[in-house]
Amino acid sequence: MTDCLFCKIVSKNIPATVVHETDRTVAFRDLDPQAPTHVLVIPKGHYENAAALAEADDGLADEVLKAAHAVAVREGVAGDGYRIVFNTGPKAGQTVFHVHAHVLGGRPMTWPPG
Ligand code: D5M
Repeated sequence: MTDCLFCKIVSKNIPATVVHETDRTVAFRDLDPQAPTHVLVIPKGHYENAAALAEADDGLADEVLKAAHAVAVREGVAGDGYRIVFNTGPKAGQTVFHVHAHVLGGRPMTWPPG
């Protein structure tokens, strides 16, 4: 998608700090980190949100989840606990409409989220 911010990160037209990459996923540091570890994991292909990714039903959602866990291990937050968040739709706070898993860790977290 030509005017999608995260597609431009995939195509390297916008710089990002990439921390993990597979054939079909890429993970990079969030520009506005909300925790000591805050990484976004995306499929390289364009899906608007987690619902569209789930409906694609080709194993890609599984790959994104596995990549998120790999990031948590690599960042050293897997042992203490970390959070994976998919904001799905504007009411849930989604602002970039290319599905992304937020991987957050490195500090205590509260529930429920705001
Ligand atoms: O989360 C969208 C997230 O995307 C938000 O935490 C900021 C982040 N963001 C926006 N632009 C960039 C770039 N260029 N690099 C890295 N991170 C970025 P949402 O769940 O849609 O609200």
